[in-house]
Formats: sequence, structure tokens, C-alpha cells
Amino acid sequence: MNNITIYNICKLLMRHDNYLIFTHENPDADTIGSCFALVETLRSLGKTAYPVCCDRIPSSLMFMTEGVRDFKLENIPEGFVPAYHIATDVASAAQLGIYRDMAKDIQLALDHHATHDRFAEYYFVDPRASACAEIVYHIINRLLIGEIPERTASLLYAALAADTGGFRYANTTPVTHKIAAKLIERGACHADICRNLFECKSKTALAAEAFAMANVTYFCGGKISYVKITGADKRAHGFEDEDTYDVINAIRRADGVKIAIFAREKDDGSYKISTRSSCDIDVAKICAIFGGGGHAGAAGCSVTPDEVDAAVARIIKECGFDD
Ligand SMILES: [Mn+2]
Repeated sequence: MNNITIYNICKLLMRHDNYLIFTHENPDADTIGSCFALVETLRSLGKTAYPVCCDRIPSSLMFMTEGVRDFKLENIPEGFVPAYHIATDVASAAQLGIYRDMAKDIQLALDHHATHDRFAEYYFVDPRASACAEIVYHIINRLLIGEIPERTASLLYAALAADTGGFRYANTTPVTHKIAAKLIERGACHADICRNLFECKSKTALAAEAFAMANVTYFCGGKISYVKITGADKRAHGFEDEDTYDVINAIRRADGVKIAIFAREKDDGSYKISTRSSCDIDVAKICAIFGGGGHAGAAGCSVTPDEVDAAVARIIKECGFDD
């Protein structure tokens, strides 16, 4: 699913100046790591580059952005005229969030979603890549002739580790491990990164997970786990949206669970439904019924409050379990 090679991407990046590099909405470690590693690399090559993120960086991922939370367009110095727009880990124009109208300006999309909708002029999409950061690694490694600095290596390592659940998910490949090894050789602080990603959590995030485990419902003889967190629940317990990002991983752990479904009311009143599959059921296809997408093992969609219960019932039915 490519119309440009890594070699030609590198030639193109050397040719231009003044870059804007976009993450997807509700940014995760892969989109942040891919975007910021590319920004650092272009700057080290004497170019001007800024990251753009439509939503605030979750506090749990601020270790990747040196404590800065806001990377909106209005934070970019006045007078900067972008000449080249890149999107990292963004599968569709809608995933640019409030910047979706700028999708027509994106000249290059780097992505690993099988559902990528080719909104950019040039796209390099490898659904076998465990993380977008694998693709970005190949580009940066070529641009810097292997001399990847420590901070860039750490950004890419965090992206890889997060999208593979700490190199545990089915998307982890020998290539993933080889790249991770190279990044550790280049100084990536893997132990600190993994503690930040997988162990250290805010007390409200831990409370949100406890709430989810107390309210989870199992369907189809325990093969499906489901929990909903409403806006009222969030207000009653003081949960921020970002406190609930790991709830889906908490409810998928129970023995026998093949599919996990988590519906949360967002601050704008709509519901985000997240799904995870640890069997051969492709949840991206099921989420596509509701205009969503993602990967076979991890996907999501957004629905209105009126639709959420029926949508979850339909997702459960689409899984096709007998009981
Ligand atoms: Mn990703």
C-alpha cells in the first residue's frame, strides 16, 4: 500500500524545509514518538519542523515531550510558513480531529493501519509494521546513516513498546525486536520507558481501572468483557478522559476473554467505543460498521449517546459466538 519508497521519502525530506508534522487525535505513544522523532531528525538536518497535535498530550505521556502538553497550531511562532505537511500514524482525515480540514494539505502520510484511507498525496503504509515508528525508524536510520541520537532512539522505542503492549501483542515481529535492539544500542532508556508506559499510573487512572473491574459484564460464556463509563461516572469519581485510556487493557485480561469492549462518554458527549481482540475476529471490520477502524486486534468507533447500547449489542452479535 505504498506510492513512494523509503528511499524517495528521504530524498523528498532532504529537499524541503519548514515542516509541520501531525499526530492523530487522542494521541498515543506511537503517533507522538513517530512525530517527535521525525521533528528532531529534521531539525538536526538544519530544517525547521514543528509537531502539531489537535489534543493535549496525556499526562502519562508527557515524559515523551519533555513536559510540554500543547502542540496546537496557535503555539507555532508567528510568521512560520509551512511548506510540507506530514501525518504519522493517522489512518484517516477524521483522525486529525479539529484539524481534519487540513487533510487536503498533507503531502506525506506514514502509517501502519490496514484501514488507511490514502488522504495524502504520498503515502507509505505497512500494515505488517507493529507501529508507525517502525516505518519512521527506517526513514530516520537512512537519513542519519545509523547515527540516531539517544533522545530520538528513546522516542521510537517508546512508540514500539506501546503499540506492541511491551512486545507482547500478536503484531510483534522479528523486525520489531531487531529495531528495538538497534534503538537500545543507540541509547534508548528502555527500562525507564517501560516503567513510564506500563507501571507508573496516576491514582485516578488506577481508580478508573478499579471502577471498570467492579462494573465489567461478561457475555457469551465469558468470551466477551464489556464496561461503560458515563459522563456522570466520570464526574462522580473525578476521572479525566485520559484516566480511562488503559481500562480496555484491564478488562481484556480475564481468563477466557477473547474480545473486550469499552464504551466511554467523551467530554463532547459522544461515546468512544474501543475494542480489542485476542482471537481471529477482526474488530476493525466490526468497528467499520459504525464508521470506525483500526487494526484487526485493536479498533474503535464513535457513536452518539442514543446509539451506544445498540452499537455495543451489535458488536457483540457480530463476534458470532454461539452462546
Ligand atoms: Mn500506531
